[in-house]
Amino acid sequence: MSKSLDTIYALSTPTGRSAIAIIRISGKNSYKTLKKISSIKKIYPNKATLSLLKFENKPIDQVVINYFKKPKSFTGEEMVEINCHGSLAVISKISKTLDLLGLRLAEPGEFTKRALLNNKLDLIQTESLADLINAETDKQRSLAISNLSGKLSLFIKEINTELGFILAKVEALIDFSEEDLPKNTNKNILEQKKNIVNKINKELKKSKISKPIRDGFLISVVGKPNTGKSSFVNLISNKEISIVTSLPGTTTDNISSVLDIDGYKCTFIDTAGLRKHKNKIEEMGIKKTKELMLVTDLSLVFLKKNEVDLYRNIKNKILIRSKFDKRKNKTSNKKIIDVSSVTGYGIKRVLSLTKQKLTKKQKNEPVFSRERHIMTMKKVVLELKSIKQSDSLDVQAFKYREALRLSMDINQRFDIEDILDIVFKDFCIGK
Ligand SMILES: Nc1nc2c(ncn2[C@@H]2O[C@H](COP(=O)(O)OP(=O)(O)OP(=O)(O)O)[C@@H](O)[C@H]2O)c(=O)[nH]1
Ligand SMILES: [Mg+2]
Repeated sequence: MSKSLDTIYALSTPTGRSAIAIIRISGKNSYKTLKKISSIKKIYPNKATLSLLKFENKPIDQVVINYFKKPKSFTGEEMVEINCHGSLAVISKISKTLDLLGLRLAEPGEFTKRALLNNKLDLIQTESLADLINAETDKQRSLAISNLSGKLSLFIKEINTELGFILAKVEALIDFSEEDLPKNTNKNILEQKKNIVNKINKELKKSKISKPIRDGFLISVVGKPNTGKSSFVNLISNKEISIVTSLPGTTTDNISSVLDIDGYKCTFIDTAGLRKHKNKIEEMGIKKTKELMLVTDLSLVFLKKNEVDLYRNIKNKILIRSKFDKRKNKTSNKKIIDVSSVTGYGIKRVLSLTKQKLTKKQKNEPVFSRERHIMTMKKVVLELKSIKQSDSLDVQAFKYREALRLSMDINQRFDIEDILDIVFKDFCIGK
């Protein structure tokens, strides 16, 4: 029997003791199974009902059940949700009973996969759902929910419709002579194509911002040894993540700490101090620091004194001088922020400047956030850009068709097993 015909169940809430747990059931035997174990004879859809669950005349738990009739359910199949008491014993007893009644434990993401296959969600919404479940910060949540509500799907639909129109016009030009068609049809086509390219490019530009929202920003904490990098990272993390000593060269490996700054996920990476290395381990650490600075979105540069020039090649940076509690005067250079990891002086300013530097261009809500969307749309743009007025109409039609095929790929519901595997690895069981 095909796996997708099985009736499946899973605990949809985290394992462990809790007041309430939810067990979800989906598939054609959902309702039948519920009837076998519920004390209620007539169960109405979309109505929360208090019921005693029992098996072989022995009570299991008092629960609230929700029955969703096909196709009006999350998966599009017959579905049941059991809100039971959240003890390990209750969950385990209900699970065993469902096993005995022929149900199968769902695989990770299987409920959502069924929703996708039953056209309840499109592929983009499925990805957004994974992002929503995994969202750690408010910005990530907001980006995911806007795409779950169909913002990106709508954008792609518009592009596909416009490409479809152009393709139809090119094919009309092939079939009819230009005199039979409205004036300037060919010229108009190229103009419309240009508009589409601009529209996509505008969104691709914005995606430079949205991708970090989804994946978070990377911030390297660099500078000479003993300048207070690790003490700073420990202070903002509120725990001892890095070892701090008065010996220069204490940190030899990159150590990261994740912070939520006003809804933005920021990963700070404490690094080995930059200096002429004293041993092999330190040499490797310094090499790692230099490599890291190439990929981070921002560097917090800790200064010993005024060695600003050393770091002039770093593009996005904040200059910091720590140990302010031990100094009498403020640093004269206005660009350098004085901080102290002992008193906390200046720390708030560094964090708010960090957010400002990372998010300064962020005015419009972005649409693309995943590498898959960005790569696909880049390919569409390349294909469209390769179309020249001098190309024969047949060649033009071929290229428009190819661009349309690529763009449709983003939200394809069929032939997508490869993509599904990638998407569903982000899911947990019970979703
Ligand atoms: N008074 C004072 N001492 C500090 C402050 N920050 C760091 N220190 C001290 O300075 C020394 C070095 O601090 P770390 O945080 O380990 O410096 P680091 O830049 O990580 O050093 P390396 O890992 O060796 O590159 C330690 O003895 C800390 O206690 C500060 O704000 N005020
Ligand atoms: Mg250190």
